[in-house]
Amino acid sequence: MTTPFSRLGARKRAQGLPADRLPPGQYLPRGWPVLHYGPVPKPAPAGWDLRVFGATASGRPTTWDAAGFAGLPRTEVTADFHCVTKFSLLDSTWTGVSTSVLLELAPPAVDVTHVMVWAEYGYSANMALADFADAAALFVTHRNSEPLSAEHGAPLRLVVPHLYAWKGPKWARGVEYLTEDRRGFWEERGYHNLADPWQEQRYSYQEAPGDGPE
Ligand SMILES: Nc1nc2c(c(=O)[nH]1)N[C@H]1C(S)=C(S)[C@@H](COP(=O)(O)O)O[C@H]1N2
Ligand SMILES: [Mo]
Repeated sequence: MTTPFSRLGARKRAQGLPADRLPPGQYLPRGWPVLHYGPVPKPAPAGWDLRVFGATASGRPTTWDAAGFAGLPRTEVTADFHCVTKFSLLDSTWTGVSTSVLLELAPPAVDVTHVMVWAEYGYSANMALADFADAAALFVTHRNSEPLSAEHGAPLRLVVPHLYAWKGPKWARGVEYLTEDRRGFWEERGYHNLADPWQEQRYSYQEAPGDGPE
């Protein structure tokens, strides 16, 4: 077998990178692949909002409609993006609202340990509160100054650069504060609960005791 053409290109694109620039097993694709389960929601669904709920400090949910969310302070983060199917993007400029802004405006109760981030059609991803609160994690509206396309998650997606990209729901609609960990969509379907690309935490069979709930 010869190496597929696309992989030769990928190797060429990775040439000149320091050996530790890509997590183990990752390659550089041409462009930005689109990857998700299920259909793409219609752009700007009527009545869009983002809702923070579950174990909030106030005991009440907080909801932003599109206009309210557009008024939140915005940040820019330059970071990499690693998909468990092994493609990586390097040095994207992501613009949007930092998770720390939501945590400040809709604080979790003191006993919150994890969050579940929810998207259209019931997609979800769980992570430790500390991972969600990471300084580079943000709800993104633009990549490299371009608005997200519908396929890439418009109007809003989460990006958590230090975890595999399935932890970043496209078409995000909610954040649920949890007082104990619970598996999200892919985490229930054989993917690793923690998803650190540098440790190649791809599949749930690799989990050590304590890495996730049953
Ligand atoms: N709502 C939703 N978000 C999702 C997914 C999905 O299936 N549904 N797939 C995840 C996975 S596995 C990856 S790699 C990235 C891909 O993002 P992209 O299509 O913008 O490259 O989206 C993540 N977010
Ligand atoms: Mo992925």
